[in-house]
Amino acid sequence: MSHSTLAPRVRKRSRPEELAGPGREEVKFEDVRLYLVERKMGRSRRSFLTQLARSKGFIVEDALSDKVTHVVSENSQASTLWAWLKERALKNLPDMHVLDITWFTDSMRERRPVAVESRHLIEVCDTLPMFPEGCTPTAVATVSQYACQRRTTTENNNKIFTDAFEVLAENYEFNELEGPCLAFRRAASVLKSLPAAVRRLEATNNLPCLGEHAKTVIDILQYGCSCDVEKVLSDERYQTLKLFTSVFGVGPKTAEKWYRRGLRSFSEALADPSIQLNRMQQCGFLHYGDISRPVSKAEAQALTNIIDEVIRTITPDAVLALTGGFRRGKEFGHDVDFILTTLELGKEENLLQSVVRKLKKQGLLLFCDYQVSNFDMSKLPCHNFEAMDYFAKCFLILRLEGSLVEGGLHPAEGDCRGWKAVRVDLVSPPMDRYAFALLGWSGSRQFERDLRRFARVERRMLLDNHALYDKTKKEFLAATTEKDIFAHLGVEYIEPWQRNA
Ligand code: DCT
Ligand code: MG
Repeated sequence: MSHSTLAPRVRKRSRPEELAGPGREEVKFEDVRLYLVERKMGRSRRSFLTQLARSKGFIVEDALSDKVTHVVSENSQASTLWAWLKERALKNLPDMHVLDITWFTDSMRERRPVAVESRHLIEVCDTLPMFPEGCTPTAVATVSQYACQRRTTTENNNKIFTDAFEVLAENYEFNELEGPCLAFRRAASVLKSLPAAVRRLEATNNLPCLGEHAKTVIDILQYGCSCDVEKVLSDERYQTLKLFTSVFGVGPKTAEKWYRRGLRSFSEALADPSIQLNRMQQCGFLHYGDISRPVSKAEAQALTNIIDEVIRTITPDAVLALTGGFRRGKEFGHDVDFILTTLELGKEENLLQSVVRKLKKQGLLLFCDYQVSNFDMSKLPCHNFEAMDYFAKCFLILRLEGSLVEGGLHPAEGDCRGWKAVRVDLVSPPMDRYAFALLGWSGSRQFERDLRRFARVERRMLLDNHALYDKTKKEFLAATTEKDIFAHLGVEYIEPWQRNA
């Protein structure tokens, strides 16, 4: 029995035909009538499982009567359950299958009522298997609670869990509950680093950050989805905030404001006379079709070539580095991030503006939000770690010609225009800050968060995109490469492609 066949996966958005309200599903198995025992299972879980079964064509009775053919119970003591059933004065009890949840789980997975086997039956002896048979726990070595001490490639063996955790984290983020949000992100990050898929809850026993999320893990192991996640995905507020924040320039605060005004769709937001879109949001809507789709590695490479050519015409000592997700080896990203500077200290000051001017001249600039540098070494160390750094930067939307992209634009279909709008971020630190900026902008966000937390908690040091400060020695520690920074922190060097925490 393999978990790779588990379905359905976590859905990004609620699909009305699945998990719909009662009475709308097509019945596929006329001869089987289920009754789920609420005792021990709990009301909300029972209702979740009921909807799940109905969405797969099973009949689930709300009341226990002689019509029922299969009684399913979870975690009940056999003797207590049987006593309760006998009290119901059912004529057909001797013909009913009284089953533990594994029969239900197997049936959901197979999308049909599976044959009743003796292992499914609830008899007087009551040791209920928690998980389907045939699954061995993943061997787990000691895993650090810090993402910066784990090696996490782009291969995620536990996407089914991490997608679910991400939905829950995001929902907490929308509700400004930072603690639980971070807890889910940490748990997801731990699972991303594992060399194999988790197949039994026991496999998570020795993992940090996962204990409190066992319920979600159990649900997903058994049903391929989690009751809590389904609830969030079908929540109107979540759906609306998710939609609005998908627009470039619309953050959670603006999304919330629009939601409170009763707006639920783009057309409503665009038609509302009281809403004044800023320039960024206008461009966000204008290019929504393009920039809401992922950017491919080949597109990122084409943009690297364009920007490299531009800076060569400005100064021969320019330095260009691709950072962000593409430096970590990702195939797709939501934008392309670059660091741009000059070998000669101070010469980088006008670099970004020159680059932007040239891009504009070439007709490639669709949007530019330029932020001047307010970097000042005397203001460091900075204690606000989640804040943006002080370097000069710009948030751009560029026009990318399909002919410049090896293999063409992504997605290929619907690409009759021959070009695509792409989000690009450029940041320009002075050369003596290069290693810190590169490390910070390479991400992932979770990797950076934990690197900073590790520095603070374990080393009494403050790390950000500008510098590393040793609080014990009361001095800044110099670094010209990322390896220098890892060495100062006493953390084994982690390659960029292993930082996908
Ligand atoms: N970053 C930062 N400070 C911020 C925001 C981001 O130092 N306030 C860093 C962390 C990751 C890096 O910049 C790039 O950010 P994103 O583009 O958002 O992340 P990504 O990993 O490149 O993801 P994607 O592939 O979706 O672009
Ligand atoms: Mg990026």
